[in-house]
Amino acid sequence: MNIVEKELQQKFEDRSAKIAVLGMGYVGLPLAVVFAEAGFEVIGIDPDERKIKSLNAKKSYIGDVSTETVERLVDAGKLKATTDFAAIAEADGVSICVPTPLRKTGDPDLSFILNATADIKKYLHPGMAIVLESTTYPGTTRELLLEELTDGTDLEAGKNLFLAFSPERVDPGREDWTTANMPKVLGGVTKACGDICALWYGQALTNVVHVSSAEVAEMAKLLENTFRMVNIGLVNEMAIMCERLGVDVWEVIDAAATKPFGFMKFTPGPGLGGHCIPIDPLYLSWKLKALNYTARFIELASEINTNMPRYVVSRTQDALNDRLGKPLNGAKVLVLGAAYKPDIDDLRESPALDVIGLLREKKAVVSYHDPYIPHIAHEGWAMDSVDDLMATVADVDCVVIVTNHSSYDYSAILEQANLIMDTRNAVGKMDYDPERVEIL
Ligand code: SAJ
Repeated sequence: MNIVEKELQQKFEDRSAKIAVLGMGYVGLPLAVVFAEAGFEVIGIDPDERKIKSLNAKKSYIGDVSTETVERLVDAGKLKATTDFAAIAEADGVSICVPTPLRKTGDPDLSFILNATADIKKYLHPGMAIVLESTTYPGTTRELLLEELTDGTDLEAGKNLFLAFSPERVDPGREDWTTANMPKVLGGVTKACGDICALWYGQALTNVVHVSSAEVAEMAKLLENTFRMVNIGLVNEMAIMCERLGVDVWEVIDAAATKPFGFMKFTPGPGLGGHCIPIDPLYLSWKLKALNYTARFIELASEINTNMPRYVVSRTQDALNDRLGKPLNGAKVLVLGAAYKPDIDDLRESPALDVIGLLREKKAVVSYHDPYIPHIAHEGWAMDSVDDLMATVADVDCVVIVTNHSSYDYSAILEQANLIMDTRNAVGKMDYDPERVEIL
């Protein structure tokens, strides 16, 4: 072990190392807090002034981090925040927690990672450890970050620069598994990189799963989320097949789920929302395409999941036609629930957006309600959540349950609605008139 590595190791061991976290969102802020709670001095860096102002005013803006925690850590001098990337110059450890979305073309948008890397390069010094947390394709850490950071310098990974990948596993709102106690996979671009970054993270996180390379860590995250995406695609296709067969897919799934081993329950729905599951697997299929390989499971599951909003609208059209003798054109339709999953206010990639767009295309008179989302503006249309939910339920021709928030009174909705298209089996286990309820 050379002197640079020894000194850095010592700083992590005695927690005198200074930590910078780039990107103070739902991943970065909780991570910054966990490092600060462990005794490190942490500086959160983000271009969004509102976030930085809030933190320096000792206020949290992330549900998983209390304002009291921020206040305590800021008062203790353990947590600071700035928009100035020059603060990286003082850091011994840098965690990159920036978004990795898709472009409109469906290709990965690596601009946030590339910008963060360029910012780090400006202030890079020997003896720095850098961990990328943003979900990305296998090879990003080595091919993009290592190349960019060492190009034109005398820095060498594992000697005076220590680079690793450790995928975030934040599930906003979850209290049982948090940033502090979540098993955290981490792999370095060299063994020494992995060792020193695992030491650093192990000072703050209870369970660092140290794997042999950055690529293994990158791929593990993609397997986790591809596993979900493919299995959700499977049950969505089961729903389509069961409808053709006249079999209740929800009862089928519940029956299969009685198997005490070798089965994991997933449920059909109106599509795949969120900022992880519909997106992360496409980073993998995109990378494999560049290697002349087609990731067929991912492409097929993505096709099925992406088509679910259209399938829901077609089932709604048939229900209006068969049950009420009404065309979708001109029918009043209320979309109930817009967030991408129940009991949260996150609209990202929500299938509700596609369902509303398709209903509008078919000239239905569309309204929506969501207790967490007062207003939606999307692809040229904008709407407010209806004020009087039950009056609207009674007034419209059909209620499409897209997101089954637990706050809804489903008995009252069953009573008042003329027709319900239930995409979440929200009312399936209640007493309902099969003439007025269609379940996915
Ligand atoms: N969905 C279904 N059927 C299912 C499960 C989900 O249609 O059986 C839909 C949801 O409605 C949503 C989308 O898929 O639109 C994604 O749902 P999700 O439960 O996977 O929730 P996410 O996107 O919040 O996933 C996160 C992930 N966490 C991280 O990436 C760190 C995921 O790995 C977690 O397993 C998941 O939370 C969780 O378990 O809550």
